[in-house]
Amino acid sequence: MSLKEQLENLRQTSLQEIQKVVDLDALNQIRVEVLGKKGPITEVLRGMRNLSNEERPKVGAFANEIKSDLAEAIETRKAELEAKKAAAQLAHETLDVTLPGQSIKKGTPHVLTQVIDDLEDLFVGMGYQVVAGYEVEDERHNFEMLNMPANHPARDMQDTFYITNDLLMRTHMSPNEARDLENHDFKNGPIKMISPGRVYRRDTDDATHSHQFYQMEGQVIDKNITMADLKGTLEYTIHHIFGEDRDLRFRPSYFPFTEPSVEVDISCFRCDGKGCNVCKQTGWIEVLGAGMTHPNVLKAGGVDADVYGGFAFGLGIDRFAMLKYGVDDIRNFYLNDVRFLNQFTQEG
Ligand code: FA5
Repeated sequence: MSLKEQLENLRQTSLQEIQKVVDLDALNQIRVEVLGKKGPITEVLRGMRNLSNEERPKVGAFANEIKSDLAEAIETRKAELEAKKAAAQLAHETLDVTLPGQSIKKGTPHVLTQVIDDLEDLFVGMGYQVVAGYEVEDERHNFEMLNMPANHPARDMQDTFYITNDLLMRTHMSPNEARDLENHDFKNGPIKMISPGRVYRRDTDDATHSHQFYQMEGQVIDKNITMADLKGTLEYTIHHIFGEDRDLRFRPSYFPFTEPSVEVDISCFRCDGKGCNVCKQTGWIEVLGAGMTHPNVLKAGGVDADVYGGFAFGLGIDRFAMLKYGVDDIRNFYLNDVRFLNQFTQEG
């Protein structure tokens, strides 16, 4: 076979291979094999030294023509394969924006936090400020400034966890009243504050008592505040949380820091007032203590008790949550059992 025929054969077989190849790596392999220095064209051209002077340039030109034909065929095929690959990738990555999304399970605030948030919204809407305090308190703010000097029997009403002689885990949120009185300047207007937080007592745990629970304190101090303001505020709050139909009663009571003092009870959610083990057969559950701020408390806070007066209340957040949602054991709030907590998942 002449050199020319060999070259023509090479062109035909290489073109067929180039057309058949389906991936870019294999195509590159063909390029190296066919056009490379060790490839068949170079091999055929080596035989050119045996040709006559007249034929050599012709065969050389023919060989170059074949080389550029094959190079072109390889480039064309490469462009085709690249386009195919890009199309396949695009098809694979196509996003159907009409498909429904995967819903992500979100966490939800603890049910006690939900009750606190609800109360904060209500009171902020009435112009109250939310005040924070200290879980570790000193005796002065927890007792003394609240008209409970050392050895006052009322200290026994709230069995206390002491840290040192002077420091303790706060037993109620009322110390924040004392702190607010101390720091307030009436030039800036009256005191209207609430203060939700965690408190600690050496109470024995049962269905309605916990040794750590949540309270929210509220205090209003201004000129001409009366018991009617207190009653209206508490009725409004309780009806907001429990609905207009819930029965409530104000019962005379005693707190050293208020005079007169009341406790507020709500009809039992379990027995509707008939008497059961949740309400200890009384039909009522106590949810808050309140009263008109004692002049000694105002004086201890540096406030002129002849000019200013007001009311204060302290409500049990846990008891509110129990009554609102029909939870019959306060300990459920602290067990972190997700089956219990999931019942209070908020939408949205
Ligand atoms: C007080 O703690 C007063 N500081 C409240 C107060 C503030 C009165 C301002 C007057 C003026 P008491 O000890 O009654 O009061 O507690 C208030 C509320 O906390 C109770 O009505 C009850 O709802 C809740 N509470 C009391 N002890 C517990 C307990 N061991 N577990 C759960 N909730 C409790």
